[in-house]
Amino acid sequence: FNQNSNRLRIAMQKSGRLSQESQALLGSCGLKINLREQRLIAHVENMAIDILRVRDDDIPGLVMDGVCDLGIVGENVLEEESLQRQLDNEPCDYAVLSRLNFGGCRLSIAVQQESAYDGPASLNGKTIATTYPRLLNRYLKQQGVQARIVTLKGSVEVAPRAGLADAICDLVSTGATLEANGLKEVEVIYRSKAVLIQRKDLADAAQLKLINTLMPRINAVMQANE
Ligand code: PRT
Ligand code: ZN
Repeated sequence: FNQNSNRLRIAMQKSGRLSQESQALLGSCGLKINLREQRLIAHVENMAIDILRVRDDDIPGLVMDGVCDLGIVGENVLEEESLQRQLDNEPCDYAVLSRLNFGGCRLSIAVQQESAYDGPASLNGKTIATTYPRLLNRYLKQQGVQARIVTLKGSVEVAPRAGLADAICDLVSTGATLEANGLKEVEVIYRSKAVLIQRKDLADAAQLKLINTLMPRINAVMQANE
């Protein structure tokens, strides 16, 4: 992996909810990708592009730090990282090239089915478990709610039953996970889709030209799928 090569570097999720559709999108744009299962980097055979396959959580930082030129990631992960970096005074610039038509979900607050809920003020003094503390904190501030945030990287939906929290703030798509855990959705605090982002200071003429070639193809694929 040569830092100085002028091949365009695109970061995408290695395995998870976004990986298949990210791969399919790039494939539809004409990229011939030779993905060998365990490889971090895949070279595109017919264009000056390398694909980096990483955890979705790493994608915003790779782009904001200029290590990758483009990235495909959920807005939920992007916005959370962005808020955290602003707080830490770390680089957090990027440009959104396209909002994609997959990876749709919402970040919602849920409480136990039997608990009384009467608007955000009901959360005052409560403990809320989430993987998205910065997005949740922003929402609570906007609502003037004082609650304690517990950050969990996984198994958020079991926190209330385990006695770790009164409520959760987690991603929802069908609602089946909430239901299976005896929870009800009470507030949607953020709506997310996958986005294609670019690092802000990209200046290489060949790379910019390549992006200009790719964008109409990406937009055409998005429109065809509508
Ligand atoms: O390993 P890596 O860190 O890369 O992956 P990950 O496990 O962190 O993420 P992954 O693959 O689960 O999700 C990647 C992205 O997909 C998320 O950041 C969202 O942008 C998007 N996405 C879309 C979702 C969902 N829908 C979704 N339903 N991410 C997670 N979920 C989970 C949710 O957390 C809950 O556990 O699915 C469950 C709820 O689903 P329903 O259908 O039961 O409501
Ligand atoms: Zn992740």
